[in-house]
Order: sequence, then C-alpha cells, then structure tokens
Amino acid sequence: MKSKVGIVIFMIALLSMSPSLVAVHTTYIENNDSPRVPLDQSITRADSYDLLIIVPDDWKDDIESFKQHKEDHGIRTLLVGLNDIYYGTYFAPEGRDDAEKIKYFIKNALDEWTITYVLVVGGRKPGTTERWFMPVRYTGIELSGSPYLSDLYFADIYDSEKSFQSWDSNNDNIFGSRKDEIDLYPDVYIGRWACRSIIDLRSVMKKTMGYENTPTHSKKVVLVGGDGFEDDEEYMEGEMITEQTINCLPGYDAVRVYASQTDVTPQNIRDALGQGASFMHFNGHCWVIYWSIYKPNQFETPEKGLGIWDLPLFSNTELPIVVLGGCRTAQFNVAVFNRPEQLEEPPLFAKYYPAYVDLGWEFARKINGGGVATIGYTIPPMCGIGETGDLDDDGIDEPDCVETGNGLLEPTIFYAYEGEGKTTLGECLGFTVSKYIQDDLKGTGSWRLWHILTIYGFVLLGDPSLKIGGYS
Ligand SMILES: [Ca+2]
Ligand SMILES: [Ca+2]
Ligand SMILES: [Ca+2]
Ligand SMILES: [Ca+2]
Repeated sequence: MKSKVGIVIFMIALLSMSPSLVAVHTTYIENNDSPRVPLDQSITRADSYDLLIIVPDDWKDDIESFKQHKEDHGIRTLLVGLNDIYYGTYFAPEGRDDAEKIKYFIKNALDEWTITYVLVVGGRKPGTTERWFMPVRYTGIELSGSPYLSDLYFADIYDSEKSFQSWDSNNDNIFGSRKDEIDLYPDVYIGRWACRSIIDLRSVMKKTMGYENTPTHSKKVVLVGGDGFEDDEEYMEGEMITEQTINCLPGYDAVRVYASQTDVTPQNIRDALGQGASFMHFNGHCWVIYWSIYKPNQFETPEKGLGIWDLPLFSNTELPIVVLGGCRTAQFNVAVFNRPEQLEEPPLFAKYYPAYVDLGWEFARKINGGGVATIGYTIPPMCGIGETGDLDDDGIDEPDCVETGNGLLEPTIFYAYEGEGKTTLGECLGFTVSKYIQDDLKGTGSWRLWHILTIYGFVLLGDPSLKIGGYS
C-alpha cells in the first residue's frame, strides 16, 4: 500500500470559488430545429483520415491552408465545421449538449475513418458572459466547488470493452464526477487551439506551419525551476522535476534558470532561450497568467518569474515546445476580471492585471517568438512534497516530488519522445497520460480524486499532430 501522507495539493486556498462560474457548465445549441442538411456525398465511409479538425464555421475558410499543409506532409486531414456536427452532414447528431455532440462525432469519426488526431479549434469568446467558439466540458469532480475543464473528455471515447464512454455513467448530467465510471485512457490524441479571435488562429497556424516546414531542432532545452514548497528535506522541487527532463533527453544541452543559482527573472529566462530551443520546461507555481518559484527556503517573496505581460519581449526564431508546470498554467477559460484563482491570493500585480489569456496559450498564440505549443494544466495538479516512501513503486526511493503527480507527468512527455520514439506531440501526451493511469493510479486511496483531476486537466494547447522537430 502506498503511503501518500506527504502529498499535498499544489496550490493553496481552494476553499471557495467564484459562484458565477458554477452555473455555466453546459451550453446548448441554439438552432436545434433547423433543417438538417443531407449527408455529404463526397465522403464515403470507406475513406480514412489521420487528423480531424473541428472548427467554428466562420473560421473554416481561414484554416484551409493549414489543412493543405498537413496534406502536403501526408497527414490525411478532414476539416469539419460545428454545424456539420450539429446538423448531421456526416453522421446523425447525438448528444445532450454541444460538448457531447462533439464527443459522439469524434467516436463516429474514430469508428468510420480511423482517425488518430483531433484538433479542436476555439477558445472562450470575448466578454464577461462565458461563451465559447468551441464547446468545452466542465467536470463535476467535487474537490473545491469549482468546475474544472477537461479536454481528455473528448479523447477518452471507449472503455476497455469498446463501449462508448459518456463520462456520465449514472446519467445525472454531471460529467466525470466521483460517481461516474470512467476508463480515462485516451483513444485519440487531442489538442486545442484555444483561439479567442481570428488573429489567434492565423498566428498559431503560421507558427505551426513554419515550425514543421523549417526543421531547426537545436537539441537545446531550457529548464526553469526553484524551490516549490517548504519541506523538512529542503528539496528544490522545481529543479528536481525539471532535471528529470534533461535525464530523459540524452545528447541535449540544458540551459538552466534555477533559483538556487540565479534570479528567475523574465530577462534571465529570455536570455536562456536566446534565439530559441527545442523545448522549455518550467516547474513552479502559477496563477493562470503569472508563473513563479522561490529561492531556496525563501517563501515570503516569489521570484519575478514570468507573466503574460513579459511575453511581448520574446522574439526567438526557433519555437520551443513548452511544458509549463504549475497550477492552472493552461486554464483557457480565464475571464479578464472574474477568475477563480483570485481567491488563491496571487501576488497583487497578478491579481489585478487584466487576464485576457492564460500564460500557456499566450506562449502558443503570440505573434513572433514564444512557443509552438504548450502542455500545461487547466487545474491545480498534484505534487509530492518531502519524503514518505517509494510512491511510484519502482523499487527506487526518490524525493516524492519526482514520484507522483506533476513530477511524473511532465518529464514523461520528453521520455515519450526520446525514449519511446513517439514523433508527434499528441502521441507524447497520450503516452504520458496512459502510462500514468496504468502505473500510478492504482489504489491511490483518498488521493485518487486528485490524481484523476490532474489527469483531467493535463492539456495540450497545440496541434496534436505536430511533428516534433519538424519535417526534415
Ligand atoms: Ca478510453
Ligand atoms: Ca522544498
Ligand atoms: Ca520510486
Ligand atoms: Ca519517495
């Protein structure tokens, strides 16, 4: 039996969340009674595709060049507008709400066209009322009263018996709660471009195509960390976790921005990145728009870290894949002034700075520089603190921070690429999540829900078919 005594949750006061967010889980389509268009005759059931792109109808024309780019690289791609799903262009629509209709469509696409990747395009619409370009699923896991976004919902299509997974096995219209039986294993590789405008879409298309067409895989990795938590062992959690990453990348050059060695400032992070890198891995604390970490045993004041306000100064030409470890680093539902993390007492400037976008998406979408895709969290992930035993049961007792939760998930992304030979970012995420479910989700006792939440919220804001390093 594993001991989980030392595990605490990554972030702080999860006690009360913004009540205004609770009422907005479910969106229903507005034009249910519109006539269905006939089944598309040009696509037959015998066709197969690698990549399914689901996009708001108004953006369909804009994304054509990206579809062509994928086709040029041998990725058979089908572009589907939301109305194609809602009004049954390919399959009779099923589902209680928009998100479930999307999920059924993905199931049908998997059954009929054997798709491998799904890119959902669209984030939150501007405005104080929560509306979406692309549906999302909030899960009903009861840990803080706040609903959590999960894109894994759209990827876990079947259970082990190949039956459809609604994530609402008890039919109470609450998805992914502790009462629901869920397989969790992803059956397709999913990523989201959380675009809030057509400008976002054009930027991320351009960056992704440029990345794949001009392979400049420098084999440089930038690691950013420091001291995460006060613990008896005085472990430097953020550094220990990011060191696992370089251990997974033999032959790579690491450039470290560690609080034990230097100031973790925007300038130092930018200097470390220079003209670019293959990968960046941060591990620390985050308040949706602002990431930071502490100097050893100095928990009063966080380092300057990195906020969305710092990213305009990044002008690197090689675009890294960014793994952004910390709470809510990719919480893509953020509203400008109404955001639940404000109750978690971020530093004042991060509390009152207008949060027009989360830090993870800002990396991916920013025009010129930044990253090509971000893997982060829509939730506060689990983290091991101190030393309470061999939490991952591998026979080697290491600091708990690298044996559970985020300390296992984040480095495994890189292991999947170099150690397992996965070539696309979606495969790396899928491998990582599946490995965690298989190896680390067995009998995790009272912490089980936190493990599951961490899995729910580990998200790719990027193209899941992204060829790591580009096409040479
Ligand atoms: Ca599954
Ligand atoms: Ca520590
Ligand atoms: Ca171990
Ligand atoms: Ca341990």
